[in-house]
Amino acid sequence: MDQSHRYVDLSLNENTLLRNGQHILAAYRMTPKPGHGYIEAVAHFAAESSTGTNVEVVTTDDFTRGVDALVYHADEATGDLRIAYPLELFDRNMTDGRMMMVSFLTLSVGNNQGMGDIAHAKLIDFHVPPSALALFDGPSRDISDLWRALGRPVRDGGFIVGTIIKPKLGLRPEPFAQAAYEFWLGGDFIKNDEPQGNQTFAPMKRVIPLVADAMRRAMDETGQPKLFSANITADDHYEMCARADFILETFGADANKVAFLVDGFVGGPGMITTARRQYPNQYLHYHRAGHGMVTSPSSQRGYDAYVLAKMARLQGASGIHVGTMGFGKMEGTQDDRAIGYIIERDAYTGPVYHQEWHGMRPTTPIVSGGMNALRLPGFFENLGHGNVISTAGGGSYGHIDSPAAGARSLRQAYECWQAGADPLDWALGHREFARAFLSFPHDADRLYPDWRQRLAAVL
Ligand code: CAP
Ligand code: MG
Repeated sequence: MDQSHRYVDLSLNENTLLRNGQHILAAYRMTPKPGHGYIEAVAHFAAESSTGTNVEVVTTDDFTRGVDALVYHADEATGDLRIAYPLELFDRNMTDGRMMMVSFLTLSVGNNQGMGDIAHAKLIDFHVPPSALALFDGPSRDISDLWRALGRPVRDGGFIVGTIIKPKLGLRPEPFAQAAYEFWLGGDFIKNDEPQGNQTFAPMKRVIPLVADAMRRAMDETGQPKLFSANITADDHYEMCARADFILETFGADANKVAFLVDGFVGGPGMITTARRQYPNQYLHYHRAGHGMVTSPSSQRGYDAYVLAKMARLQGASGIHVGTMGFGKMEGTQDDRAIGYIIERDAYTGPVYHQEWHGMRPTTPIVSGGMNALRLPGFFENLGHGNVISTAGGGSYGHIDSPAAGARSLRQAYECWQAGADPLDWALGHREFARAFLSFPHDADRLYPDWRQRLAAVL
């Protein structure tokens, strides 16, 4: 059925829609299935994403038609499909009138992700007008709070050297805490790995006290503050809160050095909002494990990693993993800088829309996935700054000298980039950085082919 008379209005002007601020605009790459007319398909796409279905219903009235999502741009050759969603469509909290991410998702990438006449559609950007921005929580804590806890300047406080307790699973409480202690002797920040929680071989009630003690001993020994990002992910809201409450009570006076980690992609918006609203004093660390099922360039459905990061900031993530921009082990390219820029800046022009954040706190780019000291200089050069958290698991616990040496090698890599130095020259005067070449020889051979000759004197 052709519903284009109702759901398509190509006379609408995008700049006028942006200026009026009464819609969330969404840009997709969409391809209809063969045998379906293009304009009919885009109209049906908008119908199913807002007020309609596959047939007209007699209960529709003029008000209904007034809140239809409208296709305002459609290019069959490029698949560029843009839809204006009236703000009235979005669900609002009964408790405080604010907007909710689940409603944006269920409309923008809900039914339209499995329709019989659509081959695939992927959300690649969206624009939120000021009136809607004001209705999302946004972050309550950001990297400035971590720099403050670390005793650094709260602006441009610089690189936060982090790791993930590895192995990913399989450490019992004592070796787990020992691994944390050994890294903290050189590094700033430790996170649980995304699946680490309350496994029977490492119950939180035993692990967390040992980790808190390890952090205190490392702070005493180094004279430097340390940070821990504790995983509170759980299906049940009350379980999440029980974990969070236990962690805060256990860390006690050091609770300001504790972030909460939430596996936000697999957990969903509710889990992020539980952490954001129940524990607004804690830095909210959004781990995105699983995102690749929709964000991967190999996926033609769902939404891009850029969109995921933007949604995370709206929801109140203090930091979110942004990938390694082609320098680590996960999928990505150097252009993924945009994923960092859209969440850390107060304004940025993405693939389709320019977004002003109107003072919403920034979300920290968290860089993780196969990173080590050898890969970091190129990463920082590409991103253009070091005001990020990097969590290098293998890059710390794989250093041949110690986890602390691994941490120091990561910091030395940052200092090398800051100095604009040649990494091999830098390695001559920085032992842990030099020993990273021996620790990760495959990377060394690939990135610095003449490293063996150049570093022979120090290795
Ligand atoms: C990295 C990591 C991260 C993923 C996350 C892992 O460990 O802890 O969870 O990289 O990917 O489990 O693989 P390594 P992303 O440092 O040892 O590689 O940040 O892209 O979401
Ligand atoms: Mg992990």
